[in-house]
Amino acid sequence: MDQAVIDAAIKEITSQEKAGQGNERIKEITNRLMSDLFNAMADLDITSEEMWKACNFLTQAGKSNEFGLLYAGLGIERFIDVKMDWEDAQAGIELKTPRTIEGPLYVAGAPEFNGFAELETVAEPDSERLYMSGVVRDEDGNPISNAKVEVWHCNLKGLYSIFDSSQPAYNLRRSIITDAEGRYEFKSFVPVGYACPPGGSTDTLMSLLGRHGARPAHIHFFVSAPTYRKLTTQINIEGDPLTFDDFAFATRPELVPHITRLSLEEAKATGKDEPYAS
Ligand code: MBD
Ligand code: FE
Repeated sequence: MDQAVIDAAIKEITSQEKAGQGNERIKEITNRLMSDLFNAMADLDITSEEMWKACNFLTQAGKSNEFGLLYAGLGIERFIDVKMDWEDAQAGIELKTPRTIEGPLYVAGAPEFNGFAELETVAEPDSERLYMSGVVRDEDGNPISNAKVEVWHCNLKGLYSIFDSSQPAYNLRRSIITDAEGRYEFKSFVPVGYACPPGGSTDTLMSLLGRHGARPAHIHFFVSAPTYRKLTTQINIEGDPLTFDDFAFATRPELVPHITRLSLEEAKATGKDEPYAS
């Protein structure tokens, strides 16, 4: 198609907009996206059948609440990180702990604890006990007390509480407030990876792209404190075969900490082998 014809079509669909009405930002973004779409439809000769398939696909993805998964799988969240990393680099900012994506499964309002939290509302049977601790520091390496470390991960079925009604609300979701030395610690278990619902919209699209819809085992974090910018990040569980094959593109090599595995004897010596209590 002639570019002039495409441009005239774009002009036609914007012609009904009344100056000074509506929202300028929404107008700008919508019109740009439609312009890019029309150009793609022309360049790739996209048929009416293909467009209706896309329409029905999106309808179904919405019905099954999979837009968040598509957002991750199509790399949109990753691109936002690429953009923020680039902006930080331009400003000479270097994060000591890299950022990575939030994912679609965060829920605000998790129970809050000082210094230490047990993430399990109900004990996960047959799991490998996991302790993680650390210090929240500012850009000069000084500890930040009263920082909030929000942590969430899935159970051994790869499911997240709230989205999975078989778990108590906020199971495996906690907020930990750092102590006077900036320290936080939590007790949980080693989670497993996540897989998009088989046969669902995202899984189907991933297959059509010659991809899979799975994530390696990981734990999510928000780290925030008054007057500081919030960090959104994750860690990966070392040794997961999908560590560098994540459908959501979230793995960063610096975010795969070494896990020290202890025998029961060794664990006993640390005093950290007590059965789950609470
Ligand atoms: C997840 O657990 C997740 O973190 C992302 C990004 C996408 C799907 C499931
Ligand atoms: Fe996740």
